Amino acid sequence: MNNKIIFEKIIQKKTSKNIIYQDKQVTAFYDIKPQALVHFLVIPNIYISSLNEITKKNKDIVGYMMYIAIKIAKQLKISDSGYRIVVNCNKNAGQEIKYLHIHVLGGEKLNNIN
Ligand code: IU
Repeated sequence: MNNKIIFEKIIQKKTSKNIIYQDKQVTAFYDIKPQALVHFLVIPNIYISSLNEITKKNKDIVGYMMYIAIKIAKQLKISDSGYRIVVNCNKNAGQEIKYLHIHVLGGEKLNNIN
C-alpha cells in the first residue's frame, strides 16, 4: 500500500484509531512514530501531494490546517509551554509521505533546529 493511500484510509477511518479531530476539510491524528511526547499531524481531506501543489485556488486550506493545529495544541495543553509546527517539502526536507501534512510537536523541550 503506498503512503498516499495510507493517509486516505486514515481520513476514511479505516486504519487509524488515533484520530484526534476531523471535520469536512481536515483530519488530525497522532503520529505513529512520535518524535516528541506529543506529536500529531494535520492533513487536508482532499489530496494535495506537497506544499508545491498549493495554488491561488487551494491556498486557504493551509491557513485552516494551521488554525486547527493551533486549536488542538491548546486543547492538548501544550500551547503555553510551547510547540513546533513543521512541514517537510520533498526529498531535501525528508518528506516521506507524498500527502501534505503539518507536524505538531510539543509536550517537552525540543532540540533547537536553527
Ligand atoms: P514526513 O514529513 O513525510 O517525513 O512525515 C511522515 C510522518 O507520517 C512520519 O512522522 C510518520 O511517522 C507518520 N506516519 C503516520 O503517522 N502513520 C502512518 O501510517 C505512516 C506514517 I506510513
